[in-house]
Amino acid sequence: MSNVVTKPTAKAKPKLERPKLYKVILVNDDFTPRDFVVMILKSEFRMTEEQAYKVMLTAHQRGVCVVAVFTKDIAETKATRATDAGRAKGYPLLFTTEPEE
Ligand code: NFA
Repeated sequence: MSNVVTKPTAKAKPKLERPKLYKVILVNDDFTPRDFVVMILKSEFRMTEEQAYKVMLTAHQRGVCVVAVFTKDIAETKATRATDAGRAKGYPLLFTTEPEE
């Protein structure tokens, strides 16, 4: 049996890279009303009143709070939309993004 066909044992296994994730961060300021921050968190990030209030309060007390984690495009789009919603009302409300470790 010199002509036995053997199966290759090692298969090329293409790696599916998972996309790097980005944090959306809420930054505290002294001017944006608490209720407005809560409203934006609910509308742009689909949070409940309770979740939104906790995130707002954490940013208020500590300076910043991570709102959520998304792929780069979505994180940047949401941060921009939420920041623009504040600017439209004359508030300095700021959402930034940063890559996860
Ligand atoms: N610090 C703001 C206030 O006291 C509330 C706020 C919280 C603003 C979180 C921005 C981010 N009205």
